[in-house]
Amino acid sequence: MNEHALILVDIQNDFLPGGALAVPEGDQVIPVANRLMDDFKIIVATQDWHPADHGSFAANHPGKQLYEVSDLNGLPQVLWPVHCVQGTSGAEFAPELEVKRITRVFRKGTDAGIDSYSGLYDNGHRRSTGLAEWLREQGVKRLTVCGLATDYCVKFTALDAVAEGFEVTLHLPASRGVNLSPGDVDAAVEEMRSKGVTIHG
Ligand code: VGL
Ligand code: ZN
Repeated sequence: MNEHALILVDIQNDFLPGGALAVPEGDQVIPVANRLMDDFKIIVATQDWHPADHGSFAANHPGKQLYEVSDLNGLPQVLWPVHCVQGTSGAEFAPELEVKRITRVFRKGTDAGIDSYSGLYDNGHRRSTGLAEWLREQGVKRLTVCGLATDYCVKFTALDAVAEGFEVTLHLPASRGVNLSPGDVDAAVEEMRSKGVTIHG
């Protein structure tokens, strides 16, 4: 078997315009993702799923500024607005996303002490979410990755997947990035390309 799976990264309310950590044009990925699902039998969604005391939230570090790079248990950590808290509407998938078609959901960022941008591993590569193992059990060799945000969770998901031996394509029309600094998305795309990700423009 040589299955090709679709990975929908973090298409959640808090990453849409009006959300707690809004990605510019984040809502524009939804119709593209819905259409993309027609081409896949195996569709995985990742879901950023933080406890309220998560260490990536600036609000949990009195005196620190939003978006500053701090240290979280030995790893560099951007301090984000409170987002995707377990059980809140912000953590739910976008209502227009056709979630009934999703084969399996993998949640990440559940450990307060470490962030998890990638859908496969936490940022310290200490613990697997089980996604890579599950994909192999399904006979998956190729992945198309898309969603939010291109310069964070999409990038680290794609790079971890390449490192795990999957053949990975980034679907740009179904992805949008944060661009905390101008050029971050372009740099992320270049890094993915240089590390073996095929870029579908
Ligand atoms: C993400 C920042 C914090 C993402 C998640 O989905 O790209 N970015 N948590
Ligand atoms: Zn997060």
